[in-house]
Amino acid sequence: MKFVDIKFLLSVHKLAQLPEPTLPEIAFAGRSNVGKSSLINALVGRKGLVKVSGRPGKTQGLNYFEINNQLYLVDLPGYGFARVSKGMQDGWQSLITRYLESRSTLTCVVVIIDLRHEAKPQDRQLISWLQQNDIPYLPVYTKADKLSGNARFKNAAALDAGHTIDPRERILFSAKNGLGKEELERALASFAKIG
Ligand SMILES: Nc1nc2c(ncn2[C@@H]2O[C@H](COP(=O)(O)OP(=O)(O)OP(=O)(O)O)[C@@H](O)[C@H]2O)c(=O)[nH]1
Ligand SMILES: [Mg+2]
Repeated sequence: MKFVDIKFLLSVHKLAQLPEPTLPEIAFAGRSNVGKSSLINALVGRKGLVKVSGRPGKTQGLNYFEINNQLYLVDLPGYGFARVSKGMQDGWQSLITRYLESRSTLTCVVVIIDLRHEAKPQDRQLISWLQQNDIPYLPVYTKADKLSGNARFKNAAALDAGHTIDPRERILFSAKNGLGKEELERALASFAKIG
């Protein structure tokens, strides 16, 4: 499935604002500045759709996008950003946790990890938590364009080992050159059970 017909729906700051759970949805999680919003833009082929920034903490609230009247994509605020106040971090954390635990139509959480970095405890925590809660997830290693072939391979293997991820179940991605885009489209359509 091509993610072509896309529109911004709303930004959710409390659970009561969530849209009716009528469509399957996929959420995008990861550390601040890892490239969640860029990945969504690349996926839908619309550079400016989701706001992207070199400064971490750009995305606030749960941003809903509707695709082909078939699916919701949900861009989540990043975690692990020290400059956002503790109270605000806790607030987001609690909103995101309650959302992930309770959303009946959530079919997959895409866990986005920077391919250049070593396995980080916060990503490990998120993955363990998703496993414990039986929430399906898909690891995506992004910013692959920033590494050469050999380093790409080595870093991906180190992340697989650090997070106990089966290499057949994760995707190498680049928002910059489109690497992994078709694989991601196929995987997401399959999670959401749409053609
Ligand atoms: N080279 C390269 N840069 C990328 C890629 N993905 C994201 N970036 C850059 O990384 C920075 C952060 O990207 P965002 O998409 O805003 O990251 P985010 O995870 O949404 O950040 P928050 O909303 O702050 O949590 C921007 O400067 C992007 O241009 C990629 O695949 N390759
Ligand atoms: Mg963002």
